[in-house]
Amino acid sequence: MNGTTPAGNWTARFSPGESVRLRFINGSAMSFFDIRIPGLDLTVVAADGQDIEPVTVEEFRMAPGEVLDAIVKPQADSAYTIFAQSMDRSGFARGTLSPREGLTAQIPALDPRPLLAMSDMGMSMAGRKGIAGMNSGAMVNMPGMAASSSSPQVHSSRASFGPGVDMVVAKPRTDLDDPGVGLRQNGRRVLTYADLYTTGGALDSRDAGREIELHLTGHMQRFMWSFNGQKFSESAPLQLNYGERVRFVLINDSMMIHPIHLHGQWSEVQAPDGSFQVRKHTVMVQPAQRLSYLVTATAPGRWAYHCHLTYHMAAGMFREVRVNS
Ligand SMILES: [Cu+2]
Repeated sequence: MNGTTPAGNWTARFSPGESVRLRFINGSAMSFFDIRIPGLDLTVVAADGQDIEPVTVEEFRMAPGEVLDAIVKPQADSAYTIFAQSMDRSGFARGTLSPREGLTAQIPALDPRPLLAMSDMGMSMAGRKGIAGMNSGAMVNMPGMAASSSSPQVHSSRASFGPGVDMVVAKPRTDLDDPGVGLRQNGRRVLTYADLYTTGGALDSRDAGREIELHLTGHMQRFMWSFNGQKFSESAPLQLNYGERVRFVLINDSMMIHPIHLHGQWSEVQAPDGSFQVRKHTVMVQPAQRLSYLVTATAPGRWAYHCHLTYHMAAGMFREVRVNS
């Protein structure tokens, strides 16, 4: 945390009763962090630097590249632990809010390591009851799995994306209110994208003039990552015309979360019903999820468009976006 190890215990001071605004920036290369401050509510007031309608939670997940501002009001004359466990539960970052020098609070135990299963791609409907994320019945098409050849819902065959793609989702889910693997039903109020609503709504009231669909594709064993089965070195730039409004539709055909970052202009995420939800620069797309956002091409030039997981970006989950003036 701020360059300090958990043992070093980065500490910030507060006076009991005051409001403290904390800006969380996930500056890591590959780690999703699940963040909470036991004993304090977190009132989230901004996402990626853009004000949102305040929402109070106990915990939130952040992908690399994401930014969240939260207000806390520590009342007691005691210390609080800022606890940020990595999504794979292999470790944690930690700091302390303290009214005085030298105080520390208890450090929570790591939660159990969540295991990704085919159920996270919708392969098994059993055991998914009550989990909002998969009630829409996402289906996956994967070689060697019985459901693949019998599924009537395939809209895009694996073969069309080539040998660098090991699975595609046949019927993606569109919900935004799933806290994600390892955070579901953990007894805490966990933030989801459905909770984020940017103050004032969209920057541009127009609907999109056209749509660009991109599958987030990969091959887990070969560690190949791409858009539409095409890595950066094989791809042509995506061309936007200055001033136009475009809908980007992202469909995650992999079992990993990909935080997708378009540089230069905002990504205005749509709710499942198509209405405006939240304005961000980096947007997490969960396994088997279909998510869309509107972009107004406001900045002429050449822009990076990529997964914010460094190894995925380096492997080819990257495109150039060109805004032509
Ligand atoms: Cu990725």
